[in-house]
Amino acid sequence: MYTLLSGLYKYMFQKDEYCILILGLDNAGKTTFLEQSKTRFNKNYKGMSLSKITTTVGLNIGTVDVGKARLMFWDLGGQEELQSLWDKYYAECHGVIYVIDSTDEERLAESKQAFDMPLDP
Ligand SMILES: Nc1nc2c(ncn2[C@@H]2O[C@H](COP(=O)(O)OP(=O)(O)OP(=O)(O)O)[C@@H](O)[C@H]2O)c(=O)[nH]1
Ligand SMILES: [Mg+2]
Repeated sequence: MYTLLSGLYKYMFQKDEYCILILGLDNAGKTTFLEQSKTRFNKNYKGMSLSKITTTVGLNIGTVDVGKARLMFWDLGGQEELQSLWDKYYAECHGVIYVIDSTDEERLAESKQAFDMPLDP
């Protein structure tokens, strides 16, 4: 009976959790995208001033609830020395968002190279 009730409770109230990686070069706008998404989808989230966002060293985690799904965003630092950590998170994630600064044409080739790297380490 307990199993039946806990299964019913989980079915009705527990959200499916998905882990989404946010990757891209440093300064591409990953953390800004995450902050904007949290502000847009989390009703009570006040959001931080976008001008206060500084470069991410390591990992920045954000949660967004969309319908019955809970999305756990892992925003990784994009600096060159941190890119080698990206593939460590690949196996654990359900999806990847790759952010490109479309106005930074000089770094487009570098961005493609960084995108290819975790797929072909
Ligand atoms: N104009 C404009 N500026 C943006 C946009 N997205 C990000 N920025 C600016 O670009 C800079 C870098 O943004 P971040 O979100 O810190 O970039 P990041 O990809 O998280 O960088 P790392 O943490 O170093 O990997 C900040 O000064 C942002 O305000 C955008 O859509 N438009
Ligand atoms: Mg960042």
